[in-house]
Amino acid sequence: MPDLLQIGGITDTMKERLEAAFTIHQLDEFEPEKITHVITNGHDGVSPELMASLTNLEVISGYGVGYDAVDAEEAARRGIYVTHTPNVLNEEVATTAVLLLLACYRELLRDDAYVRTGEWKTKGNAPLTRSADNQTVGILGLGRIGQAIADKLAPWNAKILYHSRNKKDVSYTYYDDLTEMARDSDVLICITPGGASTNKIVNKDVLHALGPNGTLINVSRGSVVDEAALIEALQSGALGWAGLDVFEAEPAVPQALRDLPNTVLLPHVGSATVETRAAMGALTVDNLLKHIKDGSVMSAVPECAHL
Ligand code: NAP
Ligand code: 8YV
Repeated sequence: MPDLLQIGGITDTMKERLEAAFTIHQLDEFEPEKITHVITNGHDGVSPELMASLTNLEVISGYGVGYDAVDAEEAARRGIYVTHTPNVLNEEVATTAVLLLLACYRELLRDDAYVRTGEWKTKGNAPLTRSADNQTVGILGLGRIGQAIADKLAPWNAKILYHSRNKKDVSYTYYDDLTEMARDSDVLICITPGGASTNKIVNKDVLHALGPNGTLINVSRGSVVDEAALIEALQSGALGWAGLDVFEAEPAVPQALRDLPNTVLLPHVGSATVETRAAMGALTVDNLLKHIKDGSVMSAVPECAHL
């Protein structure tokens, strides 16, 4: 059986299917030259040093759609397939973005605490919140998940703006300048890939343009937002609210962010439901099994699509 290196956790179903076809190795016990296949995830990826040491590597199968933790160009140069799990998680991650948006607008955490602490009884009715209806929502990265977010916001009668490198064939308003889009938005939702081209593109100027009544939602990667500038903007009131699923140095989240009352924080659970992780897990394993069967894969990342 071919030798598979496992990086990060997998479900029991994934393990069962993989054990029937591969000898599975963990990071603390493997011979680099024996490994032909790797299973990893969006967070751990494969370090450049590890990839260089795996001289007979043929496939890196990622349990997630984002692959910024793998050097896909270098893999393609070496003829190694990198695969990921597009589409099967679109709806779940979009739901997470909408969940964060609604929690910020309707002060879900504050009002939940208002009931639990007994303040409702001692102080009377909770302060009013803001309506999430009829808002102008700027989507940074109108790809597979960005479009699912736009679709899910339709019942709230959202006006959709978007920024990406290329204008799409859609009816929403395109902005080639992110700061200008933030200025015209009530909410900015980040859902681009991570990596060098998006590193800290949501900077101080963008956050200040979004403004004191503005809400930032980040379900992309922590690297997309300048976290120090975000903390400063939320503390000073230059930015109103932030709903965050991802952070710069996960799982470490700055104490300053955790102390702020105008944030809703999630531990990178955008796709983390039983149903969606089952679909992602199935595709992650299918990519590996297809490769040992006929040398091809199901869902290569664009850099490796020509292999
Ligand atoms: P996708 O279909 O490839 O969409 C990505 C979008 O970002 C495209 O519209 C792309 O458009 C745009 N984009 C890429 N580089 C950009 C740049 N430098 N500046 C502005 N826009 C840029 O990807 P997807 O499937 O929607 O997934 C998007 C990302 O979501 C993943 O890569 C991952 O990082 C994140 N994600 C997070 C979670 C979570 O648990 N929180 C779960 C799944 C995915 P152009 O190329 O035309 O610019
Ligand atoms: C996963 C993600 O949590 O798909 C992605 O890009 O960020 C998430 O769905 C991540 O891949 C870890 O498995």
